[in-house]
Amino acid sequence: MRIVATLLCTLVVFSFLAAPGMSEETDTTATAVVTPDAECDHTVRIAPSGIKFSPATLSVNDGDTVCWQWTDESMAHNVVETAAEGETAALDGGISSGEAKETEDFRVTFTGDQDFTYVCEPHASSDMVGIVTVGEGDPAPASETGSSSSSEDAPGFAAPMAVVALVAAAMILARRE
Ligand SMILES: [Cu+2]
Repeated sequence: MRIVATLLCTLVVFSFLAAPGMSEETDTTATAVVTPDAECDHTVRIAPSGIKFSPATLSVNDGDTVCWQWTDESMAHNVVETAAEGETAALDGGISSGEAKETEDFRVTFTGDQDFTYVCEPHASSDMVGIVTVGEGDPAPASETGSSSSSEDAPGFAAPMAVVALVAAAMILARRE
């Protein structure tokens, strides 16, 4: 009986190790927050043409603040988040500097790897867009779905296997004694 008890303990430990909560995946949520008082790590201005962001492509570190700043421009501009690169429609619930202005100081702090794509709404048809890549950028969609489905499958398969192994071992040991 002592051996069976030991095996039962082993099974309990095994099921804890196989539990989905023990997955090593770190699921950090990427955020972009408007922070009017933050210090600027990077500044995006209006290009001399007056109708492009400069720089339009920017790579920053996790936790950096990007400031969109211009003063007395001939035309009014804004910064509005879009769903993805190449799109010029505003993202529902996305970040926005509000109405287009000739003078602007808009600051956003980024936490977590992500691609922040944005457009200047009055000049969307002129392709006045930009992208801020934070850290490694957006994770690849393929690895996202692949890892989540495999981590769900593993525990459901491992637990019955452990029970079968336990029963088999107990039967062999019972015959010997
Ligand atoms: Cu503009």
